[in-house]
Amino acid sequence: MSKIEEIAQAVEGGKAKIIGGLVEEALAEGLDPVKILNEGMINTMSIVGEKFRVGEIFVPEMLVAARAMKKGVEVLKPRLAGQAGISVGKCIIGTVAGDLHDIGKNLVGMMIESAGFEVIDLGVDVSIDTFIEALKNNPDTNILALSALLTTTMPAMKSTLEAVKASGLSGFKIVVGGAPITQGYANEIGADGWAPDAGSAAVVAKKLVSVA
Ligand code: B1M
Repeated sequence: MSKIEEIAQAVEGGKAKIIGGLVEEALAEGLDPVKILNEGMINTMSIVGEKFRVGEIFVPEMLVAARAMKKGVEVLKPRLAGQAGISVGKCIIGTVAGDLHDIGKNLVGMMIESAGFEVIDLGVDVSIDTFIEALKNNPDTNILALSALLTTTMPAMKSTLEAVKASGLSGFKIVVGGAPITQGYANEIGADGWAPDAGSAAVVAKKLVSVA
């Protein structure tokens, strides 16, 4: 079995205790950190999601898989995040109200950080008031990044965006993303940018700041 397969198996089986060691071994073998992330972890979470969807596994199994992936990402993080250099701006990121999914949001935050932004991560289940408060406390914010993983929390993304716009606060662009979020939905709710994955979220954020 290849190291990537071992990592995938450890994620799926929720083996949080051994995943760090496996990732270290894979890196020591010279495997590309992005390949480890994509093939060993992200693909596996899709399999986990599919098994959940068809009723083969349940929330506890999804949760332990997510914990194992997080442990693995912690080891990968220094290898994925490049040299930040001079700050290109400030980004406030969070998963919208009602939504507890944070793995994708964390990866997005990490990639935006490695693109040179200072990142303030508000966590998950972030209320509209918390987003607005953070923007008020950080008037130099360039990017507000909103993540949602559930079709049922897409309306919370929309209402967050509407409330932020109605607050009169300005000087930043809003980027949205997450599995159910499409470019069409981003346009519909009036976001400035959308990205399908963490890498492109960083590219979009940088582009929006350079044209701001
Ligand atoms: Co949840 N869950 N979950 N879950 N979960 C999904 C999302 C689901 C698709 C599974 C399924 O049914 N197949 C489904 C949603 C269905 C839908 O809405 N259409 C689902 C459900 C139903 C639920 C619950 C309702 C289950 C229940 O309780 N009955 C519940 C809801 C809880 C809540 O949030 N209120 C729930 C709970 C959980 C756990 C807590 C157990 C756990 C989350 C743990 C955690 O995050 N700390 C969990 C998990 C792990 C998943 C799956 C299996 C994996 C998610 C993940 O981490 N993927 C997921 C199935 C799936 O995605 N295939 C599923 C890996 C991650 C790297 O990808 O998050 O998509 P992702 O992020 C990507 C992109 O989306 C994008 O970039 C990231 C990296 O490239 N992206 C952005 C994300 N944010 C972005 C922001 C951007 C730009 C890009 O700009 C700002």
